[in-house]
Amino acid sequence: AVAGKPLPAYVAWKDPASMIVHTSSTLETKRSAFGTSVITPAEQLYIRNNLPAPDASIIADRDAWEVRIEGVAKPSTLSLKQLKGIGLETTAMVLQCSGNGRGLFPTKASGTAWAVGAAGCVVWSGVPVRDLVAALGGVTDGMVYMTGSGGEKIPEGLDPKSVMVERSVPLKAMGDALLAWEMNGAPIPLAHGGPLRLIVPGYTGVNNIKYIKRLAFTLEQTDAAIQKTGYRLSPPGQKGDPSQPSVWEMAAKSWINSPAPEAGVVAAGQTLIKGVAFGGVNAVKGVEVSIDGGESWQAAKFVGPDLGRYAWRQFVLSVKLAPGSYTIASRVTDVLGNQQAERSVENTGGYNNASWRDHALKITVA
Ligand code: MSS
Repeated sequence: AVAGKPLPAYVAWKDPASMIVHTSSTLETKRSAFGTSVITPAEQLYIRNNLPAPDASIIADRDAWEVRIEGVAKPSTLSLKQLKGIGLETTAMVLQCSGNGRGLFPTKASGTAWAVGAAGCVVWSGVPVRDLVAALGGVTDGMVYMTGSGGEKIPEGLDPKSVMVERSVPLKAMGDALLAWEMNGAPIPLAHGGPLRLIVPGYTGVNNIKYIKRLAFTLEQTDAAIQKTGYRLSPPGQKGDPSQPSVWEMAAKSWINSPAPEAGVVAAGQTLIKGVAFGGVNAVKGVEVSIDGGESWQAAKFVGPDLGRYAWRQFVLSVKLAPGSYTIASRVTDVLGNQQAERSVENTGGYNNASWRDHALKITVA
């Protein structure tokens, strides 16, 4: 990333000091900008757009936005205003790009070289998809996937299937999914998917469809390229194909935000090591920190409120550091006993990097 690239116009309201602007459709939160009070403010939240964001006119009258629901007993087109009368749930969730950590894999993968900042912890409010489905007579028998379609205009001259943002997730993901209109207590900004966004807690960013215009329960996964060949865990050097696992559920992951190498030399003495930890689809149970590159580990302490299984938790550990060089790392364990992996499986797209070793930081203490 080139330091100091200006914010693109559609997100001119972001905090420039907190963001690394990779391109106009990929903005990362700086490691040093993550605060310690759990929630990531909208001004600091990362951006990833596969297609240019729609025109701001779509949020001029939010309640008038319509979404088509298919694969239910009573297929219907509902306005946001109608959705607001069907049900309400609020969920705190880690929104994390599938490629977050791509730049930390030992082997370079193609795509934005995100470090840790293509993620944030965000609160969403909306109607539970299960309530909506119940109101429409239930899912049609035999459906296997929940498929959401983005509301972008397809650029002229392109085959829609090749560029449209349409993703299918397993039907079970419906259980905690929302059609959300609020983010962190305010109407969802256009750049983050307003007026209406599909939220699939525990699933990577791409599955959380912005400006959703169609939600369908389907027998098959969509044949849009972003699903068929994109976002697959392909062996390095191989292209994506439907036989390979799709990028869906997030793995348990944690990382250290402070002290960070970019902040310079750390003063010797008592130091607070701080970071974030989440379990992907499960709640976290504990997190450990190593200051010797993973030789030995000490339990860190969670700080701040527990906002539920899909949120991250902040952690802190006080250590005494003598002058020298250290490799500091963190490792989370979820309530089922799954531990953050030392290595993540390398893949062509550089997806799902949750490796504690790749996320370790080298710091100098003097
Ligand atoms: N949606 C839509 N509609 N469009 C687009 O482009 N992208 C994805 C998601 N969703 C899109 C959507 C991605 S890919 C991501 S990460 C996310 O989103 C992001 O978000 P924000 O809000 O942060 O921007 Mo990767 O896996």
